[in-house]
Amino acid sequence: MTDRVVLAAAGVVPMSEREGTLTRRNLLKTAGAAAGAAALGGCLSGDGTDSAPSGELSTAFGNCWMCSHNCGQKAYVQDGTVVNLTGVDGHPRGSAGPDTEGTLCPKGLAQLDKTHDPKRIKEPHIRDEDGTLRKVDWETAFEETAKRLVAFAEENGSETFLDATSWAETSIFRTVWRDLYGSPERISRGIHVCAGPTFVTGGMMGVGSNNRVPDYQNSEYIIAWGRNILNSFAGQFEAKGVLEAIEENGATLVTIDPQHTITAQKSDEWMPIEPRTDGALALAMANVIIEEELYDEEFVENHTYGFEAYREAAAEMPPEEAAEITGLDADQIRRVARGFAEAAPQAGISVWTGTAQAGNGWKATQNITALNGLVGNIDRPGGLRLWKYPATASFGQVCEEDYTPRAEYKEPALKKYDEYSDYPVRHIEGIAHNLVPEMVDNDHINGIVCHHDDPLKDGNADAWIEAIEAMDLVISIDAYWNGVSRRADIVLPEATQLEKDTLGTGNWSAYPNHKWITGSKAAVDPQWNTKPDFDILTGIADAMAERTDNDDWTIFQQWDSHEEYIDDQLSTLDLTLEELDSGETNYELLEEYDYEQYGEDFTFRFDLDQVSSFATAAEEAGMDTAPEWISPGTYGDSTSEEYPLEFTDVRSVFFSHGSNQPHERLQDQFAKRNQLSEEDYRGNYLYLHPRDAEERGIETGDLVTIESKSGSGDLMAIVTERARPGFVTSQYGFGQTSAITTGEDARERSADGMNTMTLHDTQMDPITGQVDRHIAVDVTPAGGD
Ligand SMILES: Nc1nc2c(c(=O)[nH]1)N[C@H]1C(S)=C(S)[C@@H](COP(=O)(O)OP(=O)(O)OC[C@H]3O[C@@H](n4cnc5c(=O)[nH]c(N)nc54)[C@H](O)[C@@H]3O)O[C@H]1N2
Ligand SMILES: Nc1nc2c(c(=O)[nH]1)N[C@H]1C(S)=C(S)[C@@H](COP(=O)(O)OP(=O)(O)OC[C@H]3O[C@@H](n4cnc5c(=O)[nH]c(N)nc54)[C@H](O)[C@@H]3O)O[C@H]1N2
Ligand code: SF4
Ligand SMILES: [Mo]
Repeated sequence: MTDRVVLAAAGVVPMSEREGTLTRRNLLKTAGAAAGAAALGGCLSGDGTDSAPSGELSTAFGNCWMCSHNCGQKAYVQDGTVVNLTGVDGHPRGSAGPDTEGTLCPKGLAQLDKTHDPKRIKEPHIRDEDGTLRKVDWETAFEETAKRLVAFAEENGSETFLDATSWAETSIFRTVWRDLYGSPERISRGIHVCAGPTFVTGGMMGVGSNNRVPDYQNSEYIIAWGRNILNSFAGQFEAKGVLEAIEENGATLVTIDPQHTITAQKSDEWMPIEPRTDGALALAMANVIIEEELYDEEFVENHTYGFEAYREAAAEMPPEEAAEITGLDADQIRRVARGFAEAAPQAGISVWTGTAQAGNGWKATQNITALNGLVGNIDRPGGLRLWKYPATASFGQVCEEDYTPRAEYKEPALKKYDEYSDYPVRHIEGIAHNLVPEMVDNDHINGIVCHHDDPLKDGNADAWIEAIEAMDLVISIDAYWNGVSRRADIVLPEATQLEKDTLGTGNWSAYPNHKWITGSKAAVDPQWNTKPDFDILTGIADAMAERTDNDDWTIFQQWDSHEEYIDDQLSTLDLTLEELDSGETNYELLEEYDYEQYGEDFTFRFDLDQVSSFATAAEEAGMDTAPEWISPGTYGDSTSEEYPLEFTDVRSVFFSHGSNQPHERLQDQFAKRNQLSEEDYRGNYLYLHPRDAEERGIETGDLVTIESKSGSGDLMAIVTERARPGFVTSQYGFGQTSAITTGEDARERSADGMNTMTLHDTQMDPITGQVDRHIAVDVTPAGGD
């Protein structure tokens, strides 16, 4: 096996191999080099001309929003053009803590490309009755939006309008679509398409979604469970925290992942688990820890509920049985269980998407999260930290105008209508991504606003495309011509992150004992004829006020600018955006908080029988309320003779979901990293093991067809031993519906690569409705039989 294949398969950050050690210095050097590369990237000014900027160089702050984690940015601006981007030293999300260098990951650096990308949507557009999409000015765009929203409410009812607002999840958006327009239907990125089981089980078990990121820096034993931290947060706070723990505490790093990822390569233990069998491994670890009395009896006794049921489930899963199920070695299971329990409470597990995006992801996450309660690492240094946010003022607190929330008593359709009685998710969530097409068929959803959101890449893609086409009103507030904006009735081009004021309130960071806040004013003006989201939303509200004569729509007029609204939010902290944005850095460390602040009454729940919504959903789904082993395929796909391979999609270090694929510099870097830049192909790659490739006569660089029972597509193959036999992966966010555009007219699309979710239909976690992305497939040479 060659290095190139190894690196390609892992989508690796170009760090030096840790023959044992990867140093933070290397990681920072890598990020620095990437910054230089970004500076060489496209420097087009907002009017589309490409003259080199020559004026005075100034700096401005930003908060990276490429993956919504707010890493601090310093933008170097010349003639209104961002010419370079770096991190902010000491930033809670972009550094390793006080006095350390701030950096940006490769996709964060790409915010520079995005700001001046000529492929962006440059003008508002409205679709005429004859079907043509025509450019309009903002006044017309707002008036038309209001007109069509009013007509839609009259014809269909505003409750059939779906709010698909993604990253930009500020209270203003919810106020507009839920409170003022009156729609109870909303897809939340976090729960429905990112990692529902992680967010929701954590909440029900008593730790919130803090099971995602432990207190790395103080840890002695870290488990990256279905997480590729050194890739998904390359060079940023999580990666730095892990590396610091290794360097300074001699921490052990364990990665549990079917693929030999960059994180696995840097780990002391790699557990190459059979996909979707994590629930069995977690129970077997509990089996060892309980049997060998390595658990925290005092914590279990005083702060947990449901231990007996947990003990019984664990007793049924000895390591030997788990070894059969997971394909792992029983000795390794014992070793890791002991290592974790012995290091506890300075032992932390991180779970997020890898185990959650599966039909049995709920139980996997419940069983994994339970291990924290067992060893009593809750809110102890190095363990599962109960991270806290600073208390900024909510919309309700700062809004001085009265209004009547219109969706307050409206039940979402999933809960209201019998058609959905087969879906247990209705007891927990009002909606599920995969079910939207069915709801459109049933006339329960007739319109949508997609804001910084591309539902066509998230799951059940073919049905979603049809659903978007069938809807009476599609509003796209987006920066790119993606599958939704190309099909929309109203296209409102949003200014991207460096062109607008931002406020970030964070929890987990490089400061385990501080609440913190970060903010920045726009580094450059909105490019072309675009507007920041705040101005778009308030523009729609003003137009609605005029058209409907309903004063509720005037409530935003109390703020003259987004900055004023941000200042009101900051009033509880006695801060202003100006104060955050001026000075050496753009963050403030706020109140310090200690460990173990949960109080005597704190209860960690192993068994969730007391959570009535879950108990009802679980019963309907045929699931227990306590930890248990649920095998793959119980909910979701099983491989078969026809579809003998298991597929799931993964991230590339260069791309944030479906957001920045249009950037040619990144497309080239991505192809280069995969050693295939000579090919005339800039799509996603399919990684498969030599055994599976040989059986099918496939070699690296071949175009192949991947097919499931629901759909198929073509993409380029990479044969690698880093892939697990029988398990094939590819990056998502590419293909026909993506924002990749070519040609003169940015609305054209590239043919390279595929939308991996055309392979998918409705499989999901029955409890949260999280898309289950493990799909039974076969792969054949493209154009073959
Ligand atoms: N470059 C890049 N970085 C990102 C993002 C991005 O789009 N691009 N998105 C950001 C967002 S929103 C999120 S939520 C985070 C997510 O960050 P992570 O949770 O770290 O996500 P991934 O890097 O996708 O790692 C998931 C891993 O799970 C593995 N996996 C798949 N199936 C299974 C299984 O059944 N069991 C186990 N144990 N492992 C499995 C995959 O092989 C993969 O390596 O990343 C953030 N960072
Ligand atoms: N197949 C598959 N799908 C997934 C995942 C997966 O693993 N596999 N992971 C899921 C996860 S973890 C998450 S969190 C979600 C996130 O998914 P989304 O919330 O949909 O985020 P993106 O795909 O990054 O962005 C969607 C669209 O935003 C547009 N856009 C880019 N920049 C801007 C901007 O500045 N302003 C506006 N208004 N629009 C902009 C682009 O056109 C892009 O198509 O994706 C999920 N989808
Ligand atoms: S991790 Fe990377 S993409 Fe995400 S906010 Fe930080 S710099 Fe931006
Ligand atoms: Mo996510």
